Amino acid sequence: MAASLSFNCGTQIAELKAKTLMSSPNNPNWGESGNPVIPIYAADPHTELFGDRYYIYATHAGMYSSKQAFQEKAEGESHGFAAWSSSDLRHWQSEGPILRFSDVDWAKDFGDAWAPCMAERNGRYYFYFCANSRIGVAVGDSPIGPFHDGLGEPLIPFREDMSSIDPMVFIDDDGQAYFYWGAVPGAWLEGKGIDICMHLSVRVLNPDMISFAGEEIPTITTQKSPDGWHSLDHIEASHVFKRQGIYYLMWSPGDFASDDDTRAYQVHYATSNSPLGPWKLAPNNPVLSSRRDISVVGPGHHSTIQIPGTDEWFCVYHCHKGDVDRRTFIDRMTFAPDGSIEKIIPTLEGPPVRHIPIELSITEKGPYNGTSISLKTRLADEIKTDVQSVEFFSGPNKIGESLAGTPNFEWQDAPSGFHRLTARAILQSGETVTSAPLNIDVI
Ligand code: FUB
Repeated sequence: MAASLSFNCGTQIAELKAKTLMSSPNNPNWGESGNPVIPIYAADPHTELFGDRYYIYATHAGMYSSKQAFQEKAEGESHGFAAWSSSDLRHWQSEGPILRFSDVDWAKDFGDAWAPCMAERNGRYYFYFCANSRIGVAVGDSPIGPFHDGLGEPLIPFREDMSSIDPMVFIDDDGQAYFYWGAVPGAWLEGKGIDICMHLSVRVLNPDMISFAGEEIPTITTQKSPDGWHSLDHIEASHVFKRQGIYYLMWSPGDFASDDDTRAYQVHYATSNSPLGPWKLAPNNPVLSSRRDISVVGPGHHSTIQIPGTDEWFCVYHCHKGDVDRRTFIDRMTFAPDGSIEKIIPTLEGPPVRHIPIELSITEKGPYNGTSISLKTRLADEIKTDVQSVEFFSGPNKIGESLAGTPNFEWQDAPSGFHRLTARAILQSGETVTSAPLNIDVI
């Protein structure tokens, strides 16, 4: 029989407090370097690479030293989000708070600052965040803000038939942006006769990234099982990416707070030839699950990162030691020749050092008129004297080239439409290094 989930928040919090006290986050099994990569409470990590730095945005990340501190500080304090950044994927520094609910009119009195995600377009940064089962979007000019509320109201309002949490934005190669969200409804649905147990939805975003085109498309739903909430149908934390023409939808089934492996968080995935599905469940789920010998329990709510110009991928996820004091881990994600995701193995070593030695930027904000767009690159000292030339691309198409001494490029008469721009430096040895992409619209 399926285990049922408890949504009695008061009891759950009391239990969590007791467990947190019993199990210290300084467990000797978790070392000073490697995993976890952030030394304090950071759940639901969303990772992005912007320029030559990696960023992590997470549930309460950087705001509280531990789950226990968060629970004790919560009352009367403004909730919000901090960011962390890294130049090498392995060593992370706090960027401090980037958004506080006290600065968001409609969220002033809210808690549950959960599971954010970030997207970049036309030099602006769009920060999607949860606040009490609503999703807002804040806009900033840099990956660490300052951010201001983009709409003056939630992008996704509170609703009774699903939990409006866990936003995920995926921008396809043609510039179409998709917004995924949703999870199992909370305790407020108990006894109200609403049968939908899990509900993941998707909507198409306009290029402004703060409004929708078209109606909601529910992509996956499951029904409440006769014996209550079926833990393995409890699906949330969606994450979408594309590799070699295949779309991957990943998510976390189970109970994020459980340390019982029959119902604890895991990561599953499905594939499709469209970002709107239909999705084919992978035969090798779960691809990420607990690893008890190193005290990794309930790994999930992850994101992925690809090192530009390579097929090297990493999974950024949270896990705990049975105490729900969730911490952020980064481990390798590899693919079999048929495109299936191989088992992701949690480690304490964590990720290797991966610098991004070339940064592409455009000073002006878009959308651009296309007459002339100034693309600039910055080369790291380690490759500067070694670079022969720098090539510039829109998607797979080369749009220009420059010599190493002047690694910039003036793009004249850029065609209208969406462009995913990258720069690639060619070294004396023939090796190449590729920048993080920039998403731009030319009108
Ligand atoms: O951290 C708060 C919630 O826990 C997230 O929104 C869920 O996905 C789960 O990880």
